[in-house]
Amino acid sequence: MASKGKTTTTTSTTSHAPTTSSTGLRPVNNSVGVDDLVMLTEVSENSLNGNLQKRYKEGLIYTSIGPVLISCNPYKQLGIYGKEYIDLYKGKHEFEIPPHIYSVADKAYRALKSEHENQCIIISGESGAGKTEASKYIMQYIASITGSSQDVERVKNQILESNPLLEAFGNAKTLRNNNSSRFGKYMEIQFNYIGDPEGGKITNYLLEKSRVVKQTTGERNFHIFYQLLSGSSPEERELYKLLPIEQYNYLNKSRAYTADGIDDVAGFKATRKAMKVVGINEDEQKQIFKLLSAIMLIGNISFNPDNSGKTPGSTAADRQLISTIAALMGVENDLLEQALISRVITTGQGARVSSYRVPQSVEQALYARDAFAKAIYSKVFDWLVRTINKSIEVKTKGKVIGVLDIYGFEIFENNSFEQFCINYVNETLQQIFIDLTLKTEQEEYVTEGIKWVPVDYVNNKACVELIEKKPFGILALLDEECLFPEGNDNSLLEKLGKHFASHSHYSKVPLTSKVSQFIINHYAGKVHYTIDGFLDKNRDTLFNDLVSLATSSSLSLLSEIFQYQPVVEELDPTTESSKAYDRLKKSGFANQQAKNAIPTDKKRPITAGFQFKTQVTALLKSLYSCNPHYIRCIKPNEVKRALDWDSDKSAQQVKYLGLFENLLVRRAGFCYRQTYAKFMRRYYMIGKKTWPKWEGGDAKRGAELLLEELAIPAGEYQFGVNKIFIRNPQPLFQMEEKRNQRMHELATMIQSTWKMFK
Ligand code: AOV
Ligand code: MG
Repeated sequence: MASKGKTTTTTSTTSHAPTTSSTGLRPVNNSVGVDDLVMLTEVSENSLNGNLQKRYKEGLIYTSIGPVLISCNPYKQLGIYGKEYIDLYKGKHEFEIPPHIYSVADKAYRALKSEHENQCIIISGESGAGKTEASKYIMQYIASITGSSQDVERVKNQILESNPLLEAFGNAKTLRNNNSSRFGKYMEIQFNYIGDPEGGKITNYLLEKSRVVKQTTGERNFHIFYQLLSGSSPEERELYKLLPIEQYNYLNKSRAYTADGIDDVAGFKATRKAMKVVGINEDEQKQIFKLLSAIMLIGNISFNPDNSGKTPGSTAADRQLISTIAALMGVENDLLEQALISRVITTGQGARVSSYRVPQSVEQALYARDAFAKAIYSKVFDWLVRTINKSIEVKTKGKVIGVLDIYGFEIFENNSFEQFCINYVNETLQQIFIDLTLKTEQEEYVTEGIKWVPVDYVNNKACVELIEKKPFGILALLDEECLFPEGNDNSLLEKLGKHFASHSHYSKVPLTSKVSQFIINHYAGKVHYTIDGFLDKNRDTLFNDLVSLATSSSLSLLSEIFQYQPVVEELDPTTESSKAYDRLKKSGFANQQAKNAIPTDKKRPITAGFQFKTQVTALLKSLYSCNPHYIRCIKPNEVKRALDWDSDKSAQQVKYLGLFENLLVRRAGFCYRQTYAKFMRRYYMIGKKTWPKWEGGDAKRGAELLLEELAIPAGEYQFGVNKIFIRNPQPLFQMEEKRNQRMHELATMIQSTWKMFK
């Protein structure tokens, strides 16, 4: 929720109490079903689903498939995130302890420190499945287990406080989720050499800005508007010229002013506190609130037709309203009206340039009005992200943990360009999952020469290509249609129908139906997209008149955000670690320059779809260059009811997330694999023949000697070309325990030697 951000420490009877056995290993009372699906006695989709359900009913929302964590939304505070849980999971290996989000966070953190490699945690699942909550718990965990010097505390605080701030501006109540993320977020935390956070960076993806001017019935605008209206003092109401909520056209059409579980007054307090923490001063805050108020009032501007000239024009119906808005925005009344009701058109070249003013019809003026409101809002949002980034910026490059929390796959009754973009990025994430978990894992067995049975899986590559392939993917055709002056939604629909007549992921909708739609068969289900508005939203036109008006504002914030030019950052694959480079190369991103994606043809305007695709490509590149961890979120019922398991709905998600195939691949395989060198670096100290020193060279031979000495049954491991594969975790427990003992002995030895010399 917008105002939530703290862990709860209430204990619940259904939660698994964090008791460890005397060996310090796996807790004994976590006996409902199996906590790693790899241990299922019967391997079938039914038993997988049954196991998840059984655990969920007992409040055990986490289950793993090897390294992949499945998280089922409990819709209830379970009391499993308090300090005692953080202490329990700190520094523990996942095979020592029941699955938990903290275990994933800890594993990523340990890997960052021991392997010196960038890590990313990819959280996926449909809308309302629990991704955003998961990402917050990860951040909190990392903040709790790391150092507490003043600088580190400041950075941690800023990172944590960025959450309520961006949620206030970027989340909203939808029919699927009362706190639905309407933007994508990739948060990277950078660590210094001792493993403490020293800064970070947020990358945001396409905000659903159409929500500013219109929402489906039952949904709300972004939280911040309700926060401002319900949390402001009487003086502030006067200062910002706030009206009663029912009087705003941008808020009163969807018939939802409140959202269950969301406290707008408390939210506003949290937002202000967060602003302060990330360094947004009082004056900037005021400017932001003035702009928010102006945006809401802009929605109330109406126009009268003016037929006095040659072309049909318009005038603003309420001059007083215009002057209130102009005052809030720090611009001239007349200029504001002019910019809405007319457009300056420039023709000719060089000395022959001439420009003239063209009146706009009422319809065109309304369009310009909405475009302006959306532009101001989304630019304020981008400014917030930049400001947070400035506060947590580090000049030096270090290793990072990235946490990806985007808008989940969604199907509504009416799906438009926004859902198309949202579902497209989810489709690409599914592709990464398949690529790295199913495909790569199987390929590794082949390259390492390990015996196993191949597993078939549904690959969604064709669907990703349908959307993004050049020159004839949907996005490319959409851009092309936007270039034709006479191009329109229906001409696009016709083209799509022709191009993809025989595509397995595309279907036409018979023209006899009332709305013009096309269907994409996504990995997570068939979605009917209504074509209306696709071209318009993709062109995303904002006339220059409005841009120059805004840049002329005496409000420094407004003029700044309209002058800002985004910089496209590049990831240089050659500076990545060899493992990362390998993944990049396999993914095909290594030799592809992001620059190629920018149209060289200057005349071609940068469309919303194009920008989004460029961002998604950059995101995939970042993800492929990290060591990935996965959290797969499941939404167990449609009605947000606590611990209620809708078998059909859940089974469907298990299916499309590919969890069963994931299990099969994992079962065919081994719970542990590591290069011989790294394996020896960790365990050489527990073998008689390998201690005190295992002279490099043949690490494989060392591993052979070790396993022989530990009398591990032959079926439990296989020697690959470069790596050792261990089937079950038990031998690892044994080795870890021996290692701990050994470390303890060594420490005692060093201490007593030290005393002798003192
Ligand atoms: P989402 O991020 O996956 O949806 P959220 O993380 O916002 O979903 O979760 C939706 C709601 O489910 C939250 O507001 C909580 O009420 C509840 N919830 C989720 N996870 C937990 C948990 N671990 N414990 C208790 N309650 C939880 V979207 O952003 O719509 O794709 O786009
Ligand atoms: Mg979310």
